[in-house]
Amino acid sequence: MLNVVRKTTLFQRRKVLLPETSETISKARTLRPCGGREGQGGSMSRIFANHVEKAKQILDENWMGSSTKPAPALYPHQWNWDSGFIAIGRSHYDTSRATLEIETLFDAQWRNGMVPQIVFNPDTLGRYFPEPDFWQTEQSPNAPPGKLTSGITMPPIHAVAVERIYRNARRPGTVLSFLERIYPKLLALHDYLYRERDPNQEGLVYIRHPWESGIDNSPTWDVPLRRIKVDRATLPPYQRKDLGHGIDPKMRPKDRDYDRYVSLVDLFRRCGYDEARIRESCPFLVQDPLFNSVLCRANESLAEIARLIGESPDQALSWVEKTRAAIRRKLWQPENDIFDCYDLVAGTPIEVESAAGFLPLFAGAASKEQAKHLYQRLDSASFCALHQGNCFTVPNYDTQRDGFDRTNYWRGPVWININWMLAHGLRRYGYTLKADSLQKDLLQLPIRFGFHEYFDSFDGTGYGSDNFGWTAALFIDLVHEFYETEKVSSRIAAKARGLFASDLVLNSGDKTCEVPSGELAGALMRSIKALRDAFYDTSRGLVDYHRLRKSDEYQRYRFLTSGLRDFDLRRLVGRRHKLAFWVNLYNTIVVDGIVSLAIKRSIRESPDFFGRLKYAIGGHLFSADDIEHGILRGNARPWFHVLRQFGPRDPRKAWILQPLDPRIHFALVCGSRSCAPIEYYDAATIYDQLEAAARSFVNSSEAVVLPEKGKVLLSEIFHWYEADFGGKRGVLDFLYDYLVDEGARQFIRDKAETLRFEYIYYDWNLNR
Ligand code: 9WN
Repeated sequence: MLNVVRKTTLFQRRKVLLPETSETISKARTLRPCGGREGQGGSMSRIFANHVEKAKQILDENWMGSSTKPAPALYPHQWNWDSGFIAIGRSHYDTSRATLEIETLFDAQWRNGMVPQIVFNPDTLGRYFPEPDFWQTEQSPNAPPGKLTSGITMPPIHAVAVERIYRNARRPGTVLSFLERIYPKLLALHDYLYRERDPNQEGLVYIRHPWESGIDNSPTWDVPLRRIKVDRATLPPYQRKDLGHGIDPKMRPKDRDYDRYVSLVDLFRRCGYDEARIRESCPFLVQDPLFNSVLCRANESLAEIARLIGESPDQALSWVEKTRAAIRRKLWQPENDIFDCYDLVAGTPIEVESAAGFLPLFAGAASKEQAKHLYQRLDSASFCALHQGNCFTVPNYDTQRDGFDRTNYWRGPVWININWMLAHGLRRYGYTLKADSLQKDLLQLPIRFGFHEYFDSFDGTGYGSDNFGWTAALFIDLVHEFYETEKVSSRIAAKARGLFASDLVLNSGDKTCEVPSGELAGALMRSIKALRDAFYDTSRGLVDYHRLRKSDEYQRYRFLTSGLRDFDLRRLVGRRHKLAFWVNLYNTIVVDGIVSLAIKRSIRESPDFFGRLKYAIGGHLFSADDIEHGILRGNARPWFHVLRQFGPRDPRKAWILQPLDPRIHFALVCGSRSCAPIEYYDAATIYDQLEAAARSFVNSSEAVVLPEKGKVLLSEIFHWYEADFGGKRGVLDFLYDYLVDEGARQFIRDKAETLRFEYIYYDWNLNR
């Protein structure tokens, strides 16, 4: 991939890109465009619908008859928590496979209640290590007869999945018998964990192998693993099988990690899988915030399932309380603003922070105060802050630490399942903006880079296995959730419609500006520049609306706009001055409108925002649309209309600017995150500024060239205004002229005839 996101100031911005529609995804298959013109719902729903279909296809291809393997070749058996996440995805469209997935896993439940990390598929043995011959679980009286399993467990997400299956079923009543069958098994699993893995009855269970955490080679485990002195002479011989699938070994755990993984397994089998014996001699016993948060959250679901089938939720609820209190008390690290693991062997916390340390949010286990601190740590350069650019939320390890490795497995890349849980956790505590941004990253990663196992935290490249099960499944779930959120915002919009139904002339009123007409344009431009200097973050394209609203600079600007009512537009002389005047005025009417309408999250809260907001100028009304399509686009047809902006006899046609300069599209700011970054344009330098704006946009993540896929992903701006660039061919020429990456340019030159464009979702969230 040639042109993704670069670490230079010129290309600083990464935008979050999402579709616009208020339809649910099931309806989205009918591809109904959304009504509002602030988004082209039709084509965007199609992108979602296509990818949901692709995700389902992946799950079908990984289906083994009664459960789903996590990945086509790398993981050819059933995995414990993978099945939970996969069932969550399937619950939206295939209740029967979702239930079968969970039932198959629990059919291999051990007699003591443990649900194994892997249930081996007898038909695909020989392709993974370690397999039953190495685990030798038959030594344990607890191992399930007739089933081939490993001898450890994983984070128990299953009750959450089961509750989802019920909630998402078309006819939940029909799922009740499944709930009745699975409930005692879930209860037995949780009971096993509290009984066998919490020897001191603290409410915190331990894991005894990094594979039990699900985040195998997280830097957190380096500390306890160092304790294991591997003696090659006594280590049972073994051969790794995970490196033979075309995956770069540098993206997988090292041999020295495997030696330790293997020596732990060897210890377990030597102990006959007897928990008391293992506990006595195991060098790796860790109370992990990830595992315990998942368990705690699963207890909430278990209580819910109990209620649904008429059982008492008390046991599950008391576990919730106990584990929450223990996480809060024992795992919180106030100096680091995060939850840490506790090493039971050393009797100390492990102060190595990964994304797992935020997961108590998922379980509601963090106190409000802890959540505030967690949020500060999470929303920082360490884990990719909101609007930071050049990163995807949330990398699994602190990007500022030495051991951070953007390509290696659990030592840096972004994982969909962890972030899925984090997004839920953030929402639970009211950090909606951050939750939205996580959700958007999680949606765009598979769409842009494929359904990979994990993703580069800076440029999004997909690593590990392709066609990965939980990436596909949770994508389906996230799409559904996204459409649910959209339904809520459209309800807000509908409310707003009632409040603001008519035109809003922002510079009407009694105030009259005393600046002489000849000086007004200059004064207005200076005041716009003052707004820019004080309240715009031009590198990230953000506006501090909150401070701006109350400022003297904004009052001054408002005051000057009153002078526009009598302003004689003939006073604008020269193309540069006219361009600067209209571009700056457009950008500032948008800001003024957002402030005046008290827009909170998106200009879409106010229907027909760009058409209704107007300034009276020289006896005429000019909306933002009039300025953009009428004046600056040379009275072109807006993409959402059949007619040109100004009709044949419209007197405002006297002010249209021709010829149209397509670079204005990278200077006009629509108050949203996917539009160009806001700037002040100076008449003296405007051509250079437009040039820089175009270059920056084309080399940002709004234009991604993917030679290996034979396609180019482009901002919707190139779609809506294709004609302004001279059609598809013109867009290609434009890209060729502005791209700086030689490989990308060459690809465009060589493949111009066959190249396909795909359009990136437009994010209408406010640029605040
Ligand atoms: C060992 C299946 C599993 C995931 C884990 C992930 C990876 C296995 C491995 O794959 O672990 O369990 O061989 O590396 O770390 O979370 O469940 O997808």
